Amino acid sequence: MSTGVATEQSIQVKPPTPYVVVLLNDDFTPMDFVVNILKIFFHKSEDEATQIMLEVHFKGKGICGTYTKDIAATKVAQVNSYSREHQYPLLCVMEQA
Ligand code: TYC
Repeated sequence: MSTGVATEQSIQVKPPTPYVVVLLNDDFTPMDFVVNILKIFFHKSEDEATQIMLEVHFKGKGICGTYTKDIAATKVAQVNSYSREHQYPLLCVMEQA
């Protein structure tokens, strides 16, 4: 039976686990294609995109951004399918941050 008295509730809200979306280097994908990927899918400026692309080119991998699991998975799928459509082997993966 209701008492008519509002009961205080404590709701625990945890921040979502962050995931990084990472681009991997390869010897075949053109540099300007990678820069365009970073501009189109990660909203980077020309300068930021060029810096990230060069980081990947010289160090083997580079971070495109940090997202929730679902958004990171969507970005990975979009980038990999766009690269395959253009017949490039560019690989995009996600890692728990
Ligand atoms: N290494 C490539 C080249 O010399 C460029 C490149 C950069 C490829 C970043 C993939 O994720 C990448 N054309």
